[in-house]
Amino acid sequence: MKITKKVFKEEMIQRLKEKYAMDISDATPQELFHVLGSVVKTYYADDWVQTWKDYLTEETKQVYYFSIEFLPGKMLKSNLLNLGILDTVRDGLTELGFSLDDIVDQEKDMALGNGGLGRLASCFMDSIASCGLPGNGNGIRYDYGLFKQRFVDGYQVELPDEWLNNGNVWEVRKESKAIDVRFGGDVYMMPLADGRLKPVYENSRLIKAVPYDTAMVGYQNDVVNTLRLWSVEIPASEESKYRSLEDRRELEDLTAVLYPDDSNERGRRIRLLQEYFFVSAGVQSIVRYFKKLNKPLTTMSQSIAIHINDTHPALCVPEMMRILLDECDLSWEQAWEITVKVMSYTNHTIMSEALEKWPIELMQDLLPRMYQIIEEIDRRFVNQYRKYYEADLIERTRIIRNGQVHMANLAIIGSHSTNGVAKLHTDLLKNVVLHDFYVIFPGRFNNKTNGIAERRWLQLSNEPLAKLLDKTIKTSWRQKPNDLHLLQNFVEDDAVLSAIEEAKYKNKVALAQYIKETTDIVVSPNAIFDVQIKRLHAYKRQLLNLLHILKLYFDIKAKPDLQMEPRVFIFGAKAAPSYSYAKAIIKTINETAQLINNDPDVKDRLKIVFLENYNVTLAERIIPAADVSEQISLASKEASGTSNMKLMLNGAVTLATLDGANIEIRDAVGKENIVIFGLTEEEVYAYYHAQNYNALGIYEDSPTIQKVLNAFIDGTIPNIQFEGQEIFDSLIKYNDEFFVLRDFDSYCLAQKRIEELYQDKRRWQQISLINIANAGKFSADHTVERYAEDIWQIEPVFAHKELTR
Ligand code: GLG
Repeated sequence: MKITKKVFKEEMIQRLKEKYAMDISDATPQELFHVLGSVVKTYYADDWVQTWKDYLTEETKQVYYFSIEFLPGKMLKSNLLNLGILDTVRDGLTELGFSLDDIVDQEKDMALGNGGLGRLASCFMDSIASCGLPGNGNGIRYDYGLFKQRFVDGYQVELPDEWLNNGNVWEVRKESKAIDVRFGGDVYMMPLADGRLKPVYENSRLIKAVPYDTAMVGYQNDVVNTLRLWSVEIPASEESKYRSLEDRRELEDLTAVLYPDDSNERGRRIRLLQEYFFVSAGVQSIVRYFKKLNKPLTTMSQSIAIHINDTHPALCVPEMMRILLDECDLSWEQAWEITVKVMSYTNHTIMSEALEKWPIELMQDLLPRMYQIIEEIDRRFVNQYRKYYEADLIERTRIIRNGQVHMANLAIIGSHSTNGVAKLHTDLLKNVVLHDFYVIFPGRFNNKTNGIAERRWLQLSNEPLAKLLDKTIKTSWRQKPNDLHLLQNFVEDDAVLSAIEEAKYKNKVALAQYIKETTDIVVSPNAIFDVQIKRLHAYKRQLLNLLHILKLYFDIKAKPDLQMEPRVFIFGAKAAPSYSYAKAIIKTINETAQLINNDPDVKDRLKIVFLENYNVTLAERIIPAADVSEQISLASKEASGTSNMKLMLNGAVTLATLDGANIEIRDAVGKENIVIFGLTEEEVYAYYHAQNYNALGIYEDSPTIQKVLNAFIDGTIPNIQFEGQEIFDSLIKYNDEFFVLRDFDSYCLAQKRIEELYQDKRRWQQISLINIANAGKFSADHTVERYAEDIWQIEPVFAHKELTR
């Protein structure tokens, strides 16, 4: 798209006048943001309409990515970059007397997700469009996103995220595409004259699902896909049923808030309704679209792929069956064949408490027709496979058992593909967690290692490095992330090596300034910036990081003139509001920060900075400034991780266990260019089998560990009487579920190694360069291309255009 600076400036002036009846010189940043947003929208409007028309007229096969979370962050800059007008707009605004960055600050971070899973969905949206793949997102438009985190006396406090307060420029409400969704009441099957059965509903309720569409602009390729988020309303026909305000509110609350639990879902009514709401609206609208194509339903999988992102949208399976059976009059066999061919599923965790299950009564009560269909799927599954497998295996894999509906089982049985998100994770699924299913359906299992959108995580967030790359290896890496490899040729080039260091330094100065402004803590950009940013979870072991910091602190106290490389330990993490252990760790880190940051003996050798409200925007500030990337989960527990990829892309050195995608990062950079420590997955499982882990024994044998752990309960760390005891007990009384103590020594040695490497400046620069050069492999562009080929069987539109040209 060719937009000149002159045209852009005129449009800004004109639209501002129209919208706010004022001269541009009088506009506030907020007003400028809204006008700029609407101008940018006009730049992609034609392509958005055209992309959609092309899909329809060319009958392109499309994928619909169903996810209960999307975490796009801010969209202004990303849209400008992808439209190829970032510099034009920036310069135009400067000439008008404004700074783009001030305007960007006005945008609310769209945070309709908790963490990795939601952010992955958004990286995929960006990559799908940028690779020219025909794909759309389908989710929920929550009125409130993930809570805002504040610290009060070191405790996490949650505030509502009112992201829609000033409206949302990017969305388009499509009232005419609304869909009715039915729930509750009773259902029975009435025989028709021709012998078929029709469901009859009594006392059920209808709610209206209204879609809000947001453009997913591809990277300089004229492709604009759609993220469709559904919001609940009461249909006019049902108004009379809602007598009281409370009645209404209960319904309107359906899409009010995102559940803030990262991986431990607790079965709640509203959550199940949310799941059905966006699934039913989405699947109904897909079938409505497919019918426009006038093709036999039995060919649906040639036009449509539906992806089930984690189990939350697993009701896609019975909902598609319902539509095909009840509304399209297909036989069970026909409907089932179509459904399985259309659906595919990704598993994101092996933590058993996160495997979703719903009580039968709840499902029957809220979604009676869904339950009937699930029962029939379950009955047929048992019937079909009990001939071939032992009864126990069938019992373990069936969908309904022990009074509960097992959503992962439903997703696996009802789809043609199940994938894990890193090699190790997929192996664990095949061999351990989902082994029974692997026995029955070996061909359905495959791996798709996660990836990240390098446009946001390097081009936008790290301009100093991006510019340096352009200068050093030219600009092809911006289109083809694998071309970052070209940087490898400069591994002995002193000028390039120091330029990388300078770019990092610049980013560290900027972060240090942000830290000063937000926390009043002064940190030196010459210190090692050691970063752990992710949700707060016991298995991610922020606690291990803290124990090591305390060890360093006691080393300094014991030897006041101890020589060490100054370090700033930076944390960013939200804890689920109901996860009291995670909150205890936040409190303890904050109190330890008070202790260490204010102890004159420490003399700036150690600083702890826990930044509030970790979100996409904050990640964009921290990641470019990181020297060390902490990826220290207990081996086997982190399915993949994606901050590990973002940090390596920005030249941080990874300090990691052999968990999730860390293993593939090690393979990509070579073992000399990463620091690995800790138990392996096999060793962890060996402890499980032998049941001989003994945390108390480790404590008793190690004076260092004793000193560090006693600090939690003897008043050394102030103000944590309750939390300190809880953490101490988790390790000693409850035998340290995540082997923190077992990995402690090995972690301390690894940290020593980090320090030695850092002191060898050139070596450090080289490692940093090698990490950047090998990060292209983890581009989400490659990941979605593999999904497209192996699972969805969709093709880039360019390929199609080339052929038809
Ligand atoms: C999960 C996992 C992460 C994974 C992410 C995306 O815990 O390891 O990287 O999904 O696949 N619940 C999550 O965030």
